[in-house]
Amino acid sequence: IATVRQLDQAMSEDRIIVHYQPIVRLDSAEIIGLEALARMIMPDGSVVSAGAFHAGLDDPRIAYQLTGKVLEQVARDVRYWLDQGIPFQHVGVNVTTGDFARGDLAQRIGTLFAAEKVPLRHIVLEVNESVFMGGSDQSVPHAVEALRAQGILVALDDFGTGFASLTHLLSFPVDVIKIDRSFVEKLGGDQPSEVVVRAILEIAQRLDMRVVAEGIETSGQVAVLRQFGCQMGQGYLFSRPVPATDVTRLLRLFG
Ligand code: G
Ligand code: G
Ligand code: MN
Ligand code: NA
Repeated sequence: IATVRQLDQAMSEDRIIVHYQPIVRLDSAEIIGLEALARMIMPDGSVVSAGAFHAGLDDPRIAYQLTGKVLEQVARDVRYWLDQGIPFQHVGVNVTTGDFARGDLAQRIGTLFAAEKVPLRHIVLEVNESVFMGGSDQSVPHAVEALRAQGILVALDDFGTGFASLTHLLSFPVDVIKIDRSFVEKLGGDQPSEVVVRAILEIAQRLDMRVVAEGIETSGQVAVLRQFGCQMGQGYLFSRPVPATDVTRLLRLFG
């Protein structure tokens, strides 16, 4: 587990990079989007996943700074793909509580994307379900509402694990719901998970939200998801998160 100090140092020494995991259409495996995932390069050259420094993101200052690094890099990569004429729609960027603290998230995204002349329609902010709910504090849902009003798409990440209730989604709609991988991994025999996945798809359809199933590892899971009417997914079956240069090749082949 990396320390906050290591993360801080990596940020000041520009040792943060972004890997991307493709999001595909489940009927054709065509790549329709990407999720950006931060990686830290250690002084010895090894690459550390966000899972190892996730705790550091509880510090609002660190989270804020990391998001700046990720957004900058994402804007540059998207600009490159657009310039190359590479088919490409959306890239998801994960944000957390600390990103909402200063109330300038929309402005930051606007500035960074404008610098690379990347239209805002190419970004999807991924907000974890529990961050989105924020307990009795409704500041995040209100901020999300404001972001959407400016044309930024929002996905509710890890859906089904927190307490985002149907009534809450009615008051604060999002564009995309991402079904948490804990449900996807149990598909194919596990009744409770199937009930949850079907319910999420039903809710999304009625509320006119799109659904992405996360953590797909087997073709059996794809078959069940398609049978339930789920159209999009991501997971190791299709691709692990990979560096931008590999994404360029994948998008040329399967975009
Ligand atoms: O792929 P990975 O093991 O790195 O992701 C682990 C966790 O870290 C996931 O919950 C993911 O959402 C989160 N994460 C990855 N990249 C970022 C990032 O750039 N910002 C934030 N806030 N979280 C991230
Ligand atoms: O919290 P979030 O949903 O953003 O987390 C994304 C995390 O899921 C990253 O750590 C990513 O590497 C991981 N991930 C992506 N696809 C798969 C998969 O098929 N199986 C598993 N076990 N993890 C996955
Ligand atoms: Mn995510
Ligand atoms: Na996710």
